Amino acid sequence: MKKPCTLTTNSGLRGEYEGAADDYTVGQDWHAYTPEMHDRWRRLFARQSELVRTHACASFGEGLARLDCSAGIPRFEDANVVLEAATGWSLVPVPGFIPDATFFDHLAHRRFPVTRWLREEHELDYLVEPDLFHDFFGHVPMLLDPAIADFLELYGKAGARALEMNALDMLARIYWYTIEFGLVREDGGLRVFGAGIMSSSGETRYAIEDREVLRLPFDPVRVMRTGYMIDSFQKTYFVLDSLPQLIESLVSLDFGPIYETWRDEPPIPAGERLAGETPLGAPA
Ligand code: HBI
Ligand code: FE
Repeated sequence: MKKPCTLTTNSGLRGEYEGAADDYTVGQDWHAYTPEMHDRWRRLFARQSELVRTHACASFGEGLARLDCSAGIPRFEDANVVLEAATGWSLVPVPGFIPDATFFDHLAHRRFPVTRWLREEHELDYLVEPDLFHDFFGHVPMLLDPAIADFLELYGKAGARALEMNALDMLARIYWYTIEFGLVREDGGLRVFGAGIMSSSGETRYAIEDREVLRLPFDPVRVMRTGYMIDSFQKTYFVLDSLPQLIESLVSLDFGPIYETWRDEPPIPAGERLAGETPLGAPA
């Protein structure tokens, strides 16, 4: 079986696909983390958890508190005890990005792939690939929310059809604009639930506080048609009225005809507003 290429590394763990199982899982190898890595985790944790109370949705804060991961790099097996009792999810360690079909299959079975290596010291603010801090701190708290837990399983199950229909880009935009960069209205204000935002100190403030950036009400078809930024802050954010709205708006949607209608059209550029769309303002 062909595996993605090994990335250059000095962390010892990063990007090692050799020895991964056919489903790309590896051992976490928790004892291989150095004191420096645990210290880096603590600093990342301290900085981001400071923003949780003021910027994250309630569910994120509650989930994070139940995970008890402030003292150092967490053991996935400990988190799994909490997750399995709450929503039946479990974490599986992976070496990094894994193929789409494999990723979907894990989600369809309520297994969340978590990258086992931690970013280097010079990458504290920014990296393009998922690492342990992004995957664990950003994603795992929301796996404890029943609405997000159910949505992610649905997303995993939708993957095969999107791949068959050549519409992966469209489905992936749903994940991007919700699970990674989603906002939700809470108590009359805007709150973050997306992992890509919550694991970035700059974007957490920007997504909530910036006065100019385009924020649109969540609409599944609009989201599937919208391109996104991979190496800068987003130019469009989509806002849910509530977390359950995510699965409610998708569970009865027939993706096939939507893919057929839009998959060969150029995406709406990030940051572009269509005629008749009313953006949501930043909180006063
Ligand atoms: N692999 N480890 C990892 N993490 C991801 O977020 C991920 C992936 N493989 C594929 C993928 N995401 C996306 O392309 C799908 O959501 C479409
Ligand atoms: Fe992610």
